[in-house]
Formats: sequence, C-alpha cells, structure tokens
Amino acid sequence: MFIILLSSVSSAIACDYCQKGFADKLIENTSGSIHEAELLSLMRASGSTPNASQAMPITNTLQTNTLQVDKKVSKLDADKLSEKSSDKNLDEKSPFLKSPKETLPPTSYVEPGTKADKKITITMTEGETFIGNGVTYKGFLIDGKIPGPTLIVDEGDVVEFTVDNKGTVPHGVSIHAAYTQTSKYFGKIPPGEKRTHLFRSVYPGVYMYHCAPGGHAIPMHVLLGQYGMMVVRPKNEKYKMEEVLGKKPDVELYLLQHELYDSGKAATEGNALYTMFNGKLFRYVESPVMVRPGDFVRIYFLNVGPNNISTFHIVGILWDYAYWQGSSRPENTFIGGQTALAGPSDSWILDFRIPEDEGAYLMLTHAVGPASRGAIGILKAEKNATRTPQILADGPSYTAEEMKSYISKAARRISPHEPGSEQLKNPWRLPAGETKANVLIQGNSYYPSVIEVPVGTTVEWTNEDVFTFFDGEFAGIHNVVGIQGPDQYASGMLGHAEKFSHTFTKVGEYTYMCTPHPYMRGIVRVVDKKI
Ligand SMILES: [Cu+2]
Repeated sequence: MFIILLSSVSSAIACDYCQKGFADKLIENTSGSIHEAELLSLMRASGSTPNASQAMPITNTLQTNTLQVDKKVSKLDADKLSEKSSDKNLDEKSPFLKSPKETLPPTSYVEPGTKADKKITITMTEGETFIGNGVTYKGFLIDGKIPGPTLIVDEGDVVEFTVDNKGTVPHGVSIHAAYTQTSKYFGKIPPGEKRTHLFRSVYPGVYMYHCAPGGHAIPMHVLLGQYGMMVVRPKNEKYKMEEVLGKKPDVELYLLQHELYDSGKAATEGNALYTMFNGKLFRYVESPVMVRPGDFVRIYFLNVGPNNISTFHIVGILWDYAYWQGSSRPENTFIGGQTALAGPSDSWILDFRIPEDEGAYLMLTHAVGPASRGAIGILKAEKNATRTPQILADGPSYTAEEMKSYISKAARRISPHEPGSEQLKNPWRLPAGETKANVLIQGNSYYPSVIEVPVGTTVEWTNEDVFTFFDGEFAGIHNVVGIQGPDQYASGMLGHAEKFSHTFTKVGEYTYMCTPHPYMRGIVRVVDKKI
C-alpha cells in the first residue's frame, strides 16, 4: 500500500491533498489514530475545492454563538447608541457609560451590499525574498513581500476587503482593525480562490493584519511571514501634537518590527534568528531616514513579533506624545517617555521633534538581543536634508531577475519548513555508538531537517505539534513520506506525540515530505559506516 501512496505523491507534489484520489488511497494506509480520522473526514468534506462553509467537520461551537451576537449588534448604529447613552437608566446600569455625553461608535459590521468607500485587495503566495546581509528567506508572502502592504483607511470608511489566494496551500486573513467577524469569511481560502467581505473602520489606530487559514495554520503562517500594518486615520479628532504645533508631521515613518526563524522548532519556541524593521536587516542603517532639525516626526510603530516583545527607543529623543495603539483619544495619550513597550501585535503612534543640532539618532528595540540581530535604524538630521514625507512599512519587493541574482550570491538561504541551503546546525550527525536517530516534527517542519546517519540506523519521527483543533490547512497533523532515495517508506497520519520509524539499510540521500503540508521537507543522508 505504501507503493500506491508513493506513486500518487511523486506525480504531483504541489497539492496532493487536493486530489480526491489521494485521500482515498490514504484510507488504505491507516494508523487508526483519532487525528488521522479527523484529517480523513476533513479531506472527504473538502474534496478538491474546499471552502470555509463546507470544510468544518471539527466543529467550533464558539463561532456559532458569535454569529448570533453579530446579528444583534448589527441592529445598532451610531445614532441609536448615542440615544441610548443619554438614557438615564442606561447610565445607572452601565459600569462604563457614566457621562450622558459619552457614546460608542458602531461595531464594524455592515450589511452585505453596502457601498464601499475603499477597496483593498491583498494576494497570498508562498515564495522567497531577500532580507539583507546576503540572506534570502523562503516563507509565505503578501503581495510578494514580508511585511505585506501598508493599508491606510479613514475612520468611518466602509472597506471592501478582498483576499486572493494565488498560492498552493490554503491562506486567509485576520484583520485586527475590524470589530466584527472576519474569520468566517476569510478563514480558509483554497488555492486559486478569492474571498471578499465588507467592514467599517471604527477606531482610529495602528493595527496588525495577518494570514489566518484556521487552527494550527494561523500561528504557522504568521511565523512564516504573512502579516502587515493597517492604519485607521481619525476623521475629526486631531492627535495632540498636531493641535499644539498647528501642523501635520514633516516626516511620517510606518515602522513594523518583526522576527524570522530558521526552523519551525525555533519559531514555536521563540528563538528568533533575525529581528528587523520593515523586512530587511539594518534597512534604515543602510538607507537612513532623512529629517531636518526642528522637524515634527511621527512614527507609526507596530511590533508584529510574532513572539518577542519590543521596547522601541530612539537614542537622543523623548516622545512629546505617545498614543497607545495609535488611538487619537485624549485618554490614550501619554506625555514624555523614553520607550514604547509593545508585545506581539501592540502598537503606538510616537510624535516628537528633531532637536536643533545635526546628527544621527539611532532607532532600536532596547531589548538588546533582538536589536543586535537586525532591529536598528538611523534617523539622520541634516539642515538641507531631502526628506521622504511618508515611508511605509512594506517589505522590499524585487523583480524576478533581482531575486535570481540574490539567490545565486546568497551566503545563506533560510527556509523554516525545509532544509534550504546548509543550515546553522545541520546536517546533524548521529553520535558514535548510537543506532537510533530522532527527528521532531514541530512548527510545520522537521527538526533537524537534515540528518546524517550510518547505514543501518533507525530514524524515529515524533510529532511535537500540539494544536490539532479546528479546521484549517489540516491542523498540526503530519506524516513522513519518502519522495526520493534508494528506498521507499511512508507513515500514517501522526497526531500529537505519535511516532513513526524506519530503518535505512541502503546508502544514499533520502528526501521526504509531509503530504498535508507539501512545503515541509527533510533529508536523511545515509552514509557507509567506514566513512
Ligand atoms: Cu497563509
């Protein structure tokens, strides 16, 4: 039965699980685990073109409840809320609405068919980009870059948001600026399909958006680089600094801090290999942000993480005003301060002046480890500087020709879910005297992803992914299927803590993959004992 499975796998690696025949053949190769049963039922339900509404055999009752709440809230609009808030009875009952003047905005829910003020489309793919210092990174991209595009809308805008999945695995989106359900519309978009949904921008601020194909795949696609910044600008209210100075900023810098990892194990454990601003190591050291003494500078700061905190600081600058989460409300405005503390997905708007003398101001996270791994930039003050008034948080994008050149010259090619170029700790070699090697399946990758063992060694794979709930790119369930090498082998589907082992009796290089997650690859290099 392994041979039947293997012939199916090697014929079409890109999206095997989309093929109905593949799911049927998988049934012949069962381990009998509960996880495998879940995966098989998911495959049967989704067929070759799964979508969010039909592919939900792992039921989430919470989502059903939320839908009911949505409907109730949708009946409220700003005027009705305003009337209610001036109602004396409500004031007495509510712990929040103490002032008759206090109102709440509507939520982001809008009826289908509402006319949009802004239209946004983002495109999801898997691919490789250049992150500086001679390093390329192969992960998941939005509009061909990491981070994805900076999305800017105004308070009150009805936004028509479209996600176009041009990749080979399911993608989706979670929009933190939306105060309503988005997961059920954008939760799991099959390869080659698009989804569109409307929402209203209600609270001004600086927000994260990220890929969210459901369940275990949400953290995985975030760890792999699919995220970006979305800004909602206030409509009537002004940020305090604009009131005080009577002008708009001279320079606006949208600054997104994020980290990248060399393996799924490192990613799920938070051991970042690189940390950077806007997609490139030391991007604004190489090309400083130019300002003039006396300028009013605004930084839209978002720490995406996805694991580490940031204490953003500029050497020689104090914030005149810092606005929590980018909110323009006076209650969320702080005066003075040396750092902006931001956990993953936290944000600030930071307003300050450039002092009178010329010079360089270092921008960094004062968590010094991450800073030394790439999260440092320079604001350079010169009297006659040529300024760029608005610098967005988009990662750099490259032409196919440029990428070809970067790849050919790369000192290192990082890929958290496959070997890539020879990695930092790889190939891992079996210590002398040992006859068994262990490979972990963690964070949608094999670790170590390349191992070198003497002929006759038994390799045991253990699935260390824990998150097997909810629908979405087949959760944290994995397998091991040989696709190249002198010998053939394939495991059943492995749930959390389940194992598979195979003894390698022939010298050679063996490449294997995970069929539910076809981008996951590993290598076993079997060498003669005498070598
Ligand atoms: Cu994705």
